[in-house]
Amino acid sequence: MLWKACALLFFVASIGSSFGDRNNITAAKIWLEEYNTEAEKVRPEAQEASWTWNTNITDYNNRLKLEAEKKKSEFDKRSYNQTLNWDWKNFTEINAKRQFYKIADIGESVLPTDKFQQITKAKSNMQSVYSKARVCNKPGDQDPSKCYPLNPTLENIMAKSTDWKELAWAWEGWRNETGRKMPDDYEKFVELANEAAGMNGYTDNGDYWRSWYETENFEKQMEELFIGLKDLYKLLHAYARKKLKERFVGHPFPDSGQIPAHLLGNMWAQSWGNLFTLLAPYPGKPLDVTEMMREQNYTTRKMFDLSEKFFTDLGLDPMPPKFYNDSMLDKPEDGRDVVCHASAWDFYNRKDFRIKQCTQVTMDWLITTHHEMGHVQYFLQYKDQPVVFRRGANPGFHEAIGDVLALSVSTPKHLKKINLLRPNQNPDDEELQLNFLMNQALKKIAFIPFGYLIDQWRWKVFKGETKKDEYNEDWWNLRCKHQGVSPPVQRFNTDFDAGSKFHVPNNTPYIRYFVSYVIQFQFHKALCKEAGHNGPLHKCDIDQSTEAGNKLAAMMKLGSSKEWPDAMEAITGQRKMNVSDLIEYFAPLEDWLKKEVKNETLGWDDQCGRNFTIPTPPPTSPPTTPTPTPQSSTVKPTSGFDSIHNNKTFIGIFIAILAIFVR
Ligand code: X8Z
Ligand code: ZN
Repeated sequence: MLWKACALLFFVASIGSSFGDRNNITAAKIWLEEYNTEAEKVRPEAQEASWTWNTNITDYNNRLKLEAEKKKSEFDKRSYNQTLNWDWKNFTEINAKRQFYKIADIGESVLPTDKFQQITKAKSNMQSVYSKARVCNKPGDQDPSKCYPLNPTLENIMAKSTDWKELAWAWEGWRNETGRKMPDDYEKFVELANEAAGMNGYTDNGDYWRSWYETENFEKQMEELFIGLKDLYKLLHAYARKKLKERFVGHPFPDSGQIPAHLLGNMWAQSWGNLFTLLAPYPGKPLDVTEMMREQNYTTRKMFDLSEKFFTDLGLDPMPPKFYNDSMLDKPEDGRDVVCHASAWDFYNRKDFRIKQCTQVTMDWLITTHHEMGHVQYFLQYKDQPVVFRRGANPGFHEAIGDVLALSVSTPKHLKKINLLRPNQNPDDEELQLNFLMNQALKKIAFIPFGYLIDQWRWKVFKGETKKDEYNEDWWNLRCKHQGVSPPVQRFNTDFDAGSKFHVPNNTPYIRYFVSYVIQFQFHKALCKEAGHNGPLHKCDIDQSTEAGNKLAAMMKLGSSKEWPDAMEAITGQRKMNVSDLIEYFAPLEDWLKKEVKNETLGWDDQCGRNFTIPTPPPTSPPTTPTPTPQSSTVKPTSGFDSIHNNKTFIGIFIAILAIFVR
């Protein structure tokens, strides 16, 4: 009897004590600190290995990177298991609860080791294909061994060439050398990423990515923002199409209204700033900042110094001591392969922050420099938060910081101040102002549908609605539907054009940029108010306003410790994303565009995919770009047009009809 009573007592006591432990907030906080200390050792190691590979792509460095990623995933998994010791979901202490929630969210680390290694390998393969790609056989080149990288050659061709054939060569070649080599790895990646998401309680990997926004109906909200901007985009699209038809007279433009995607000054038609000279409302009043920079012997370092000064003049932090030594600010000249796509790096040890980019001396790169420094500034501001809160309030916030500053830097008023406007140009001249707004629109408004559609495509892939053999067709459906662009040459289902855009092989979600392009105008307006700006929004320059700087810093310091509406409220007083500040900014240009396109048909035929209207090729200079050879008997065209294919189809139909009659 006695032993039974003892056993019962022991049982009750042990339940009681374990219950007590699981809710002991003091002990939980001690564990959180231990986690943080450990994370500040594991994460820098993984970052260092990744950095080494990114700045020197070799098999050896790849192996080191995989090893370090494995180690980090083991740490994540171990930590997750330890979170199970706590009843953290019922903690009333909000901050600790949120840290647990973030620590428990381990993404792909949840996979068993063999699968974790498979997914990391699939990603590495795609990234290395992308970053090593070169395109050969340029029209006019005699030497077939001469091949060209994206940065700087192909980017410059897309930016400057007005030769249809050369543009189509670069456009098609880049896709042949990148995306087309990736569908198998991408399919594997999707399968395993979905498996991990499922294990973590999400419906698929897209659901997991969207969870970072902690927003009900996130997809619906994005759609509403997009719809709110579509009319403005259509005006710009119609105007660009009109002018491009004048530039490429005699070349085929689809009757259905899309613009051939290789004509917009950029490899992905995502930003049209390079068409500025063609599209400027007042061509006699150029904004030739790049030329001014070159005349003044700008260097990469000078661009970084200029950018840093704008931050420190707002009262924000300077770059830390090791930053300039450790960063990679130019493309190395020793021929090694590097990941050129610009990025900013937090090593999570509170002292090591870097930028990696292959800078060129241009206005665009000056803006990108501000963009990347914006990321570093965010890292610096939240560096004393626990590691798991060292993130943006949402991923779009991180993308917006540098861009907000660049909105001020790009104004004619500011350019004058830093001697990048010609001495005879008056920054208050309304015609110059309209030119400036056009330049901004070509970067910001043109980007909106592109920023929106990449993850529309990926979310469908993750949901299983788009299968491997539909990857390309669905991609072009979205490109056509939202952006109103069409492929300049025949596309096949063995092509994988989404893979030609860095963020797809690199597995970086993209809706963050769409979010950023909306909220940066909300932030700009709020900071302008803080800086005491009066007058139209597009004329505001917050330079040297420590009031504006303080607001921005206060928001950044939060990291992701609070949900994003709290962070947004800290700057703007609002808790919602909305497009009205962007629309206000561009209002004068919108009026001008409406007059300019009054005789144009706005928009395009939404029936995309294979239903592009095939125009009659011009009699003199047909678009003789090489047609891709179908790779297997199951290959079918996805979309696009080209004269050769068109003629073949026509002849085929003719022979078939003839055969019926003969029979
Ligand atoms: O990838 C970037 C940055 C690095 S976060 C250079 N951006 C997007 C892109 O290049 O596609 C900035 C704008 C959109
Ligand atoms: Zn960025």
